[in-house]
Amino acid sequence: VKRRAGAGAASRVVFWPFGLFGNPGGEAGVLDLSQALGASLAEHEAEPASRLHAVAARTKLEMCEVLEAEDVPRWRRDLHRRFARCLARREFAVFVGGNHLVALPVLEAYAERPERACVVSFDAHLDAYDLAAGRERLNHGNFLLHLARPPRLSIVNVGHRDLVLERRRVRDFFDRDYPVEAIDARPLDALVRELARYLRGFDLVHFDIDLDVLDPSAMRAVGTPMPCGLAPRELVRILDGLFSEKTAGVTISEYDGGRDPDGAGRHFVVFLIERLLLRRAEIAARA
Ligand SMILES: [Mn+2]
Repeated sequence: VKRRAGAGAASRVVFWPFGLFGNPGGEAGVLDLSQALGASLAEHEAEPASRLHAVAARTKLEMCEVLEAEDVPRWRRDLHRRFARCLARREFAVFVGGNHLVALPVLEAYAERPERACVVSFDAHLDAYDLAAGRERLNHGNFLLHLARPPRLSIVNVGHRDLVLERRRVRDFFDRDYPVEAIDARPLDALVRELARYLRGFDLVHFDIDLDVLDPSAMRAVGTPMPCGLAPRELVRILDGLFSEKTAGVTISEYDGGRDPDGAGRHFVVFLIERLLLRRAEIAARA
């Protein structure tokens, strides 16, 4: 199955302000991000000379309702349905969640597609923690244990510094993983080429960005910061190198506005989303 974006295909950014079961600050963080992105896109839409002028006009922003813990089965179905609809319409989907749980229903939507899909997961952590303290209950650090993953759905981690998941268990959840030491071991372009080669075997590609993949010096505003992360420019270079007409969607999670006193983290996330929307529009226009 070949996926081609139609010329000027529209994009949708869905905000899911949920921070329970990990990163309670994520709820307010998503509201901050939605306001900041909405204001920025409105400025670009009002400015015909902006590269983002047409993109802003063709991007829909959507806010999910704030949910309580008991609504979890409902949000899982709701997000799944929203994302599956974007995939079916070939609408470029950016889902912004309070915590990394936003990725679970999105991965479930890929799991039921007939295409071969690869999720490139940028995350400091390998979210398949089977810890004695948190085994039963779904949370933002163990959701991969709750995913029924068919063989045609691949997950690759980039940028982890994980100290928890035992090495012998990593391949149960990830087809490949590139911890920061593997990224540092050679020029970044070589890694991007290797990943791009791997992605040729898939019809759909998804970028799952847990913002804690970044170094805390660049992104303090996350629920579970980890030292020695990627620089923002490294993340942007990898995304640029892997972005193609197969890129179907993006998830972004764990922004905590309460830990972002000067707004630098929010500024980066808005920049990142706008850059992804622009890249998608440019690729769609060439197709
Ligand atoms: Mn993480």
